[in-house]
Order: sequence, then structure tokens, then C-alpha cells
Amino acid sequence: MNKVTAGVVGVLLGAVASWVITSYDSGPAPEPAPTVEEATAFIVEVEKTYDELGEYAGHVFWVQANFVNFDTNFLVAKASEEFTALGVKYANQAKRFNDLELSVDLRRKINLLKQGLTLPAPDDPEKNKELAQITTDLDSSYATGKYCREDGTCLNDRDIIRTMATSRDADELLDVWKGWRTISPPMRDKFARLVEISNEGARELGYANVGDLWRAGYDMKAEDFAAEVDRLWGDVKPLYESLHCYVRGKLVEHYGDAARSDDGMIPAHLLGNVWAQQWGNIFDIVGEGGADPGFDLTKILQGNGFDERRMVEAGEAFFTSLGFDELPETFWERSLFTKPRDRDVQCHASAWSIDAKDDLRIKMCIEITADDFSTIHHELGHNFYQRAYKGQPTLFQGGANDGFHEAIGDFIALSITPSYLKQLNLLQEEPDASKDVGLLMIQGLDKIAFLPFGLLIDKWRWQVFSGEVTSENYNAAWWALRQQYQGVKPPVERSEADFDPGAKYHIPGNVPYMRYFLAHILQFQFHKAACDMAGWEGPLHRCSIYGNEEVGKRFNEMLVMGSSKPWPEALKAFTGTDKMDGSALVEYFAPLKVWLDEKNAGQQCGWNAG
Ligand code: X8Z
Ligand code: ZN
Repeated sequence: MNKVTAGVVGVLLGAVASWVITSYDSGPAPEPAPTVEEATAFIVEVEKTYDELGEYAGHVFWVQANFVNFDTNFLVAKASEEFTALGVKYANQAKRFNDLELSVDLRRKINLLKQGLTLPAPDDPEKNKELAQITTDLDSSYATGKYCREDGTCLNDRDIIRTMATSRDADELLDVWKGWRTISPPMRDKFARLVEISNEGARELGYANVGDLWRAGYDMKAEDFAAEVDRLWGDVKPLYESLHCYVRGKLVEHYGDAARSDDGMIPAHLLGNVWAQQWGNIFDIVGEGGADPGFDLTKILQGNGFDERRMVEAGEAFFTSLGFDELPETFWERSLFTKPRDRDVQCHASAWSIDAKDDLRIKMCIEITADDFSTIHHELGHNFYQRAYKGQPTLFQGGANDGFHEAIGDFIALSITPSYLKQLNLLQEEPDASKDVGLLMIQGLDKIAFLPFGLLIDKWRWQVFSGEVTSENYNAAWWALRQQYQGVKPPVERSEADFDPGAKYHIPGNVPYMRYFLAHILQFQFHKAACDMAGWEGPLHRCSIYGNEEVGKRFNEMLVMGSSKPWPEALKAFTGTDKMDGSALVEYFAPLKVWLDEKNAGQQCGWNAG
């Protein structure tokens, strides 16, 4: 994703039609009725400006993310301020055409323009400046955040992530879990002010609040979208409950009292991940007793001498095997793959299209692990999507919806199967069918576990933006949702002196999160459609579309559409259906569900979130 979304740049519309002169009235004359020609000229101007300034913004934001310091923060704050002001001006100007009958494309562009700002500022230079400063401060606090122990040793995000993934010492895990959350209390007041200012901006644009603006970006009414995600959660929730029950039992076997609780919830520090969002790293604990896939991809990568660049090359090779062009030489020259030793960078992985053409890059502090191997595919998915839709008009250069953008690379990574690894000579033999549960467990620990997490982050932010949750209960509301949806609880007492949401990148980074929940549904819909197209008859988790140019061609047809059409049309183009639904995911994991339910028989599953 380009951090600089369309809608943040713009210039004043040049010519404004002349005023109608009335003979009786000395007050301001009414503006003449807008015309289609005017709307067309307006959009031409907007797109031209976005093209130019988007590239400039891309460079400014890229430099800051790669060199986070006083000066680059200054530049980013300045650029954000200018671009948001212009974006707001454009969005306000677009209101003039609200009631005008326009072509479908023009109306769509005007809607996309209005929704292009993630955080709109009000039409007030002081508040706009303040908002730009806050977003910059929050983002850089996260990038530079460190947990320093009393002995003077400090851990950065990568160190924390690694320890959470690999340590099996409950005390150490607890220390690091708490430690990372020391970076965020200073963010709390700034975040509260951000909510206030951006809500004012959203209201000026005609939305009830920022949450309403975010929910409006899905080609349906905002309230229907909220119901839509609940429906999707309903499709997959039983799967999560089965996994939760089994994993909890295994953790209790492994950790004893540290994992036990009366309410059935899992302490959040034992799941192999700082945020308990994906659990694949505790595979060693959970995978005993018939749920072992017979290989460990992290060990395979390390054992075969993979370095950062080779990991990215392998990702690229998957895409080219589907018929996509190679990445340009500049991708390799300009991307960041390794955490620099001597400066702060925003390590949270991202993909960029600087010039909306061929200047594609990723920025990622890669480690040689299975996790990062799949994240590389995720990021490259963004880049290949960006390049596929570069021929669209500027305002249509985006995902069909933001969930599509997040799903592309994940869909490709679902094809990293044993047969694929064998083709790459990374595996001697494909594990036989007795290993199916293990293969599914590996995937499920990441993909199933993620579902409630992906759902609740923006449930929290929606509550915050609507005013249902205020800064007096930010943390309590956060944990209430974590408990309700994930059945996960804090390992130590939390209070409003903490600001745990701020310890998750997307909150200080201001990246909407429901997109990842949607992506986790969509990627399985894409996978099933692709495997059907390929004539695959075996179980979905054994299907790899590697090397299938026919599927690649069909997939590309969806990608080139960008955001030019409502997402149901894009979905239909590739999958034949125009609805998001969890059935492909449920089918993929069906054998695991059967197995889990057998293992869980007689257990008291579920939890009491209070
Ligand atoms: O933020 C990301 C990507 C960049 S768009 C690495 N993801 C979410 C997260 O890390 O929380 C991918 C999965 C969910
Ligand atoms: Zn992404």
C-alpha cells in the first residue's frame, strides 16, 4: 500500500463559473447550478494534481520511513499538512456536484475523492497543522519505540517480536509483553486529540464521524457494512472456538498454572506473538500428538542458506510463474530488506508505489523465518496489484476495496504447499495424507486465530470515533473486545494508565484494520476459485497454482480493474460470485475442524468474558 493515499493532495480548482447577477438582491448572488462539464473539468484537474503531488509525497514519506529522525519528521508533518488541506478542499468542492446527474464513472470518482482521506482535518489551518503534527509524532513514536530494562539493555520491536516467538519461559514472555506496552502510554492524549480533530473534519464532509467515513468505503451503506462483517464473523466463529479450546488445553499442558484461568480465557503472552494475533509460532507446543506437518519452513529456509534477497526473489518468482512481468531493477536498488544498525526505520512491513507506475518498493526488516517469507509474498501482492492497475485513471488506482489489496499476496502464499516446496528442491518428499492435520494446523494457527483480532481492532476504533468509548475508558474497552472476540486476557492487571492499543502499529500508524479481516475471508475465496479453475480435485490446502499462467491471466484481469468498478464486480470477474463469504475458508479447514472437535470432546470449551 502506498502510505500516501489518493485524496491527500490537490490544488485549488482554477476557474469558477461566473456569478449570476440578480437585479433585486444586494446580498451575495446564488451560485449557478453546477454542470456536468464543470464536474468533468474538476476531476481532470484533481487527477492531474494527484499524479504530480502523489509522487512528491511518495518520496517524502519514503525517506522518513527509512530514516526516522527530527528532520524527516518535520518534512512529513509539513507535507501531511499541505496534502490534507488540499484533499479537504477538493472533497468540499466535490460536494457541489452532489445532486448532479453524472456518468457512473464520474460519480464513482467523486465518491472515491471524498473517501480518500483516512483522517480528514476540518477546514481550519491551525487544526489541520495540529493533526499533521500528531499523526507524525505517533507514527515516529512507534518506529523508535524501545523497551529498556533497569539494567540498561533495550529491546526494539524486532527483538520483542523474536523473543515472543521463540521464548518458552513464561516469566520472560511476561516481561517482554509488558515491556513493549511501555512505549504507548505517552501516545494516549495525542490519540484522543487526533480523534477529536479528525471527527470534526469528517463531520464537515457529511459523515457522522471518522468510523462512518471508513465504513462508507465498501460500495454499500456504512451501516450495512457493519452488519456484513458480523455476518462474515458468524461464518467462521465456530472454527475459532474449536481452535481456541484445543490451543488452550495444550498451553495448560505446557505451562501449567501460567496458562490456567477460571474463565477459560488464554493469557495473551503465551501465544507466540506480541499481540496474540497469529499463533503459528507456538506450533511446537500445539503440534504434538498428530498435528505435526513433518517439516519446519523456518528451518528449511535457514538450512538452505536463504538470505533476505533470496527470500524476496523466491516471492517474485512465484508471481512471474503466473505470467506477471519481473519487478524492475529499481525495485532491487531502492527497497529496504534489512534493518539498518545505525538508525531508526519504520520496521513494520509496507509496499510502495512511488510514482504510480514502475517505481515499486518494499520496506521490511526481514528475518529468515517462515513468517517473514509469507509477509514478503503479502507485500509483493501489493506491488503487483499496484503495477497491474497503473493504467487506470488516478482515482481508480486502488484496490477493489482495501481488503482486496491485503488479500492478493496472502492468496499467493496459500500456494506455498509441500508440492511447491518440493518443486523448489526445498523438500525431498511431500508429507503423506497422515500429515494433513499438521499442515492445516500450521495454517490455522495463523489464519483462523487472526479472524477475531482482525475484526476487533476497528470495532474498537469505531467505538472511539463514535464517542461510545472515550479516553477515560480506552484501555478497558480495548480489553473488553479482546476478551469477547478472542477469549484472550491480559496476563497482568491493566488500567487507564496504560494505552495498549498504541502498542499495535496500526493505531499510531492510523491504518484502518478491517481490511485485514476481509482479506482473511477473501484470500480463501480467491484460492478456491483459482484451484477450481486449475481443475484441482484434491483438498484445498494441497492445491498450489504455482506456474499456472491460465489462472494468472484470469487473476490479472481482476487486478487491472483497480477500483474502477464496485468490488462485487471485481470479485465476480475472478470467482464467479459477487458476495464475500466464509465458506471457502470453512471448506479449507474442514478436516482440521473435525479433528479438533474430536480432541476437544469432553472439554469445557468457550470462555466467560464477563
Ligand atoms: O500490517 C500488515 C502488513 C502490512 S499491510 C504486514 N499486516 C497486518 C498486521 O501485521 O497486523 C498483515 C497481516 C495483518
Ligand atoms: Zn498489507
